[in-house]
Amino acid sequence: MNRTVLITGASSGIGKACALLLAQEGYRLVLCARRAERLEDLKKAIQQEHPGTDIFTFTLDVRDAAAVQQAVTTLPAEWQQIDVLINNAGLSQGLDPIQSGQLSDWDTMIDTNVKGLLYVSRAVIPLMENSKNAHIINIGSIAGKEVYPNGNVYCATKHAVDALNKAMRIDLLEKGIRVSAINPGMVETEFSEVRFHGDTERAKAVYNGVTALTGQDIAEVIAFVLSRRAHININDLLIMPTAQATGTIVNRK
Ligand code: NDP
Ligand code: 8X3
Repeated sequence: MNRTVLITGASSGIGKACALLLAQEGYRLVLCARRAERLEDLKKAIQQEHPGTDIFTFTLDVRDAAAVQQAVTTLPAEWQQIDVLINNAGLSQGLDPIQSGQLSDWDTMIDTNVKGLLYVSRAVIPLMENSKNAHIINIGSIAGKEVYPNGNVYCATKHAVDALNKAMRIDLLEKGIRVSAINPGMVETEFSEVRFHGDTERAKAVYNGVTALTGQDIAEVIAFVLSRRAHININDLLIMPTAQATGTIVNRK
C-alpha cells in the first residue's frame, strides 16, 4: 500500500501545499485543521486533479489534548497506520516587545506550536510503530535558530520545536522512525495575516520587494526528504529566500 501521511494545519499555506504535492506523489492523505470547509474544498480539488487519491479529513484544534487523542484513536480502521506525520500546524501572534506583549498571544503560540505539536506526536506515534518507513517532519523556522527583535515568544516556541525535533530523534531511534526538521525563512502564506490579527496591509508589507518562498517550495523540499533511501535521515534543513540572510536582514528591491 502507498504511504499514509497525516498533515496538521492542512487548510492553508505550507500544509496545504504538502497535501497537494504528496497527493501527486501517490500518498494517502489524512488532513486536519480547524477550518472544516477549507479541508473539504481541498479534498475536492485534490480528488479532481488526482482522481483515486484516498483522503480522510477531520477538524482538529491541536491545542485540545483530549480532542487530539479522541480524533486519532477513533480514526477509521483503514487509517490506523500512519507512515508520515507532518507537524505543521502553527502560528505567530503579535510582534511586540516582551515588556508589552499580549498574554493571550503568548498563550496561543505556546499552546499551538509547542503543546499542540506534543499532543499530536504523542497520539500519532503509536500508529507509526508498525510502519516499515516511518518519518516525522517537524516544521520549525529560522525563528528556531535565531532570535529577532520582538520575536521573543514565537522564537521561543520554535526553539522548543528545534529541541523536540532532536529529542524525538533520540527517543525514537530504536524504533527506526526518522525525524527531520524543516526550518523555513519567509514563506508567503497566511502566516503574517495571522500574526497581525487580520491586518492585511501590514501583512502584505512583510513581503514587499522580496521574492519570498512559497508553500510549494517547502513542500518540494519535504517530498525530497521523505523520498531518501531508508538508511538516510536528513536531520535538519534551513531554507531561506535568496533575498533573506537572517530573520531580519532582507534585501528588498
Ligand atoms: P498559514 O497561516 O498559512 O497556515 C497555518 C496552518 O496551521 C493553517 O492550516 C491553520 O489551520 C493551522 N493551525 C493554526 N492553529 C491551529 C490549531 N490550533 N489547530 C489546528 N491547526 C491550526 O501559515 P504557514 O503555512 O506559513 O505556517 C505553517 C507552519 O510553518 C507554522 O508552523 C509556521 O510557524 C511555520 N513557518 C512559517 C513561515 C512563514 O514565513 N510563513 C516560516 C517558518 C515557519 P486552521 O486555521 O484552519 O486551524
Ligand atoms: C516564520 C518566519 O522570520 O517571521 O517562522 O520568524 S519569521
